Amino acid sequence: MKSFYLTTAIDYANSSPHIGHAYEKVLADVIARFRRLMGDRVFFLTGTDEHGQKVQQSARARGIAPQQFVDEVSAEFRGLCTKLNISNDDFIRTTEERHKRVVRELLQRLFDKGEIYRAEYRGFYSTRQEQFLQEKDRKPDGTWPEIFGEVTEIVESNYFFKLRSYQDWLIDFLKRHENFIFPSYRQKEAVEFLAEPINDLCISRPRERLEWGIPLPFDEKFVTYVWFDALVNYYSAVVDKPEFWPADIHVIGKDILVPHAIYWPIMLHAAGLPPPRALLVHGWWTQRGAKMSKSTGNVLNPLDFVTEFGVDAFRYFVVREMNVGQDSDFTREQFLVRYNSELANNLGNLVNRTLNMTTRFAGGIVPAVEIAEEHERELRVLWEKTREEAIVLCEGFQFHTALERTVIFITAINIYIDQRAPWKLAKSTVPRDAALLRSALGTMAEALRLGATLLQPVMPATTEKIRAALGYTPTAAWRGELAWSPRLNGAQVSPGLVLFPRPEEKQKSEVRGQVPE
Ligand code: ME8
Repeated sequence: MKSFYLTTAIDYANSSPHIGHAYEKVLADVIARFRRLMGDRVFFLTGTDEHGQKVQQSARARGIAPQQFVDEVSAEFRGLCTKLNISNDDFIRTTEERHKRVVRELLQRLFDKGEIYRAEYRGFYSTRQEQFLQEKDRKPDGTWPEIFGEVTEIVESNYFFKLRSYQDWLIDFLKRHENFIFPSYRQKEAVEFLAEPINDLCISRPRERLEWGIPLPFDEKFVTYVWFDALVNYYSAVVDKPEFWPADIHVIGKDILVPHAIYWPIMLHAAGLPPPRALLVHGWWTQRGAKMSKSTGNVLNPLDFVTEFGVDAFRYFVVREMNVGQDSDFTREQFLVRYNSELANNLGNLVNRTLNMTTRFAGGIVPAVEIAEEHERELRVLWEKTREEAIVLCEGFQFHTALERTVIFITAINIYIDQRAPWKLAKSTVPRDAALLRSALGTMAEALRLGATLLQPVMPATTEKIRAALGYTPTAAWRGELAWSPRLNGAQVSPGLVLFPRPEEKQKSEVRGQVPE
């Protein structure tokens, strides 16, 4: 069995989760579930990034100790994972002892190897924001924006990691591993970044300026720079599980490409550890084109959508809507369009038609298929094509297209039902029509079971509900479950199942099912 280790970025424990965080977890979860279904032994890690200036400031603003502050925020992120049905195997917090120990060991190892040195750091410092500024922070006229308050040039003694001496190694590594970063245009970006000489990385902060961090093992007057601490989480979580190193994929957003594509492989290589196999870099959720973030105030709470529409509808929407790598706009209007057209009216409707008709015309027992004509053959051919394409698409992280293909198949089942019109066949007294009716009912039930199986990585709870309503318990591995077969013959179905009630009609639809045939 192949081991497969994947991670998300660990979220800053300085504010509540938003759609961006929720998306990243769902995306990684879809990969984790897909790999498990494909037979891999998966280890899936997520967690929270709890040290650093921002956290210290946020805790101060609330007038509580940083540890209490991160305990609260981290619990919120953990709660988000539960509500989103994320199948993570571990949740790491950078304030945990198991992590701090590994960070200190790694730092000591690098220090002993001569990869870390002490030097003067000269820069412009904003006391109000408690941070060093960069040239790019200046206004076009050379002055500093108001938010920084008084800016002074200071010189500070710090520790530096010899990033630059590994620049050529990394350039060569990226050449040899063309598919290290997905999508490939992000790999290009990393290569371009390396076209100019890179600076060594300042990896310490004096404790008098920043208390909230991991003390350097070789100089306790300093704490570790938060990125040098945070990146190591991927390694510290599996330090006693060598079969899961190196990581197969780190799932991250595009704003943190440089730490993951530049610092992280070099840190590992310098410490004598193999770098990760791949980075999957997703885009941003925007609202009317602007990045959703706490500072811009346009943050949508993912849990509002989960409460209103259900976890699977939320998971479906974000995976269906975003082409992995590119940005996407998140609007309630677009959510409703997909919810109504693809979930309620298409899949939800199919489920109800299948259950209702099997109940009305076959006493709730799925009949065997006796006749397979053009309509049945076409549906089956489409299924074989859909299954093969969807798997290849999922392997290449093209989940949105895999879902699109699945929706086309679901639509085709609804069209098949219209063509066969079981309600007409049920009225006929011709014996062949009775056989056709049984065949149509058997075909639609099996097609629905297959479509639902293909949706499993994205909507695991929905797949289970559909299976249960079809009176079916899976018996084979996933690939086997995706084979068209007579396994539903004789199954006892439920009379109805409301999966995606229309928001405006929730009350009514709960009583009478979603859409009449
Ligand atoms: O960057 N759309 O934490 P974070 C999509 N602690 N993704 C978004 C997003 C948006 N609008 N906003 C944020 C950090 N993200 C560090 C990571 S890893 C060793 C340390 C993504 O809470 C972002 O790109 O700011 C990142 O991958 C993740 O959410 C956590 O962001």
